[in-house]
Amino acid sequence: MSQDDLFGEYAFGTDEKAQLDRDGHILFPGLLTATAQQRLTQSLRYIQSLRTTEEEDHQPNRYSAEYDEYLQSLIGHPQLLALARSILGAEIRFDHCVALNRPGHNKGQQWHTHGYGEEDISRGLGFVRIFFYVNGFAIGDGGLKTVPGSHLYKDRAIQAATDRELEADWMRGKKHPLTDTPLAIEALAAPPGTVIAMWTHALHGVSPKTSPQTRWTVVYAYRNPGLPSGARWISEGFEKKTIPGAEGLMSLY
Ligand SMILES: O=C(O)CCC(=O)C(=O)O
Ligand SMILES: [Fe+2]
Repeated sequence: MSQDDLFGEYAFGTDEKAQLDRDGHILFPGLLTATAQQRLTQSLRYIQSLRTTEEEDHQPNRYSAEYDEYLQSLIGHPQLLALARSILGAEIRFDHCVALNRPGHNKGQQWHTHGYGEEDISRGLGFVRIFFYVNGFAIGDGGLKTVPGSHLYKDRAIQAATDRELEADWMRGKKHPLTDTPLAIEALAAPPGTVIAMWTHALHGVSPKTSPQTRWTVVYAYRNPGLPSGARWISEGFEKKTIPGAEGLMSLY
């Protein structure tokens, strides 16, 4: 293993792809190498130090790779691109790199979905978010929650304030389109170094932080080119920058 490795060994074959397509997400526990975890923590601490407000759209948070060289270098990292391509196929673009650090008092995030152009299946477009949960999370402590199968509804506007509200409202009576079982909330647990890949329409929320430690997290998003993209936070100058490994991946189309 080289110092520059991002991931350890993992399998992403037809079974894992089928799991991602069935559930809407797939978790790779402890996939980030020890060195990558250290470097990511350092970079994310730096991004956090630039914060002057708790607003999600604070610039260093949304444009994280533009503020830190290591985060920038990962956009074109061969192991990250290989994972993105094994999900999306060869023709991809970088979409965004957003820090998702959550300090001890963080309120978490309500249930929501995102969308790109997958509703129109004739276009064959995909959009995947690859989360690095650098120091992981425990269930109910800044932990990611999902509803397996929800992505298959391709609804980019689902919202709910609480689990109960979600179950009583959008989820009510709905079944998993592939397995025909009732939709259910799944609270995930992630040991340090966990990577989670998630299709863009997967319904997800984050529980409030209960422990005082900051959760260090960053997400890298890639997509098939073809449509404008709402969350594409890339400044004009950054789009023109030559990032080794990311040549041709920075443009919209
Ligand atoms: O903080 C998280 O774990 C996920 C945040 C989120 O909803 C997102 O990045 O889309
Ligand atoms: Fe989200």
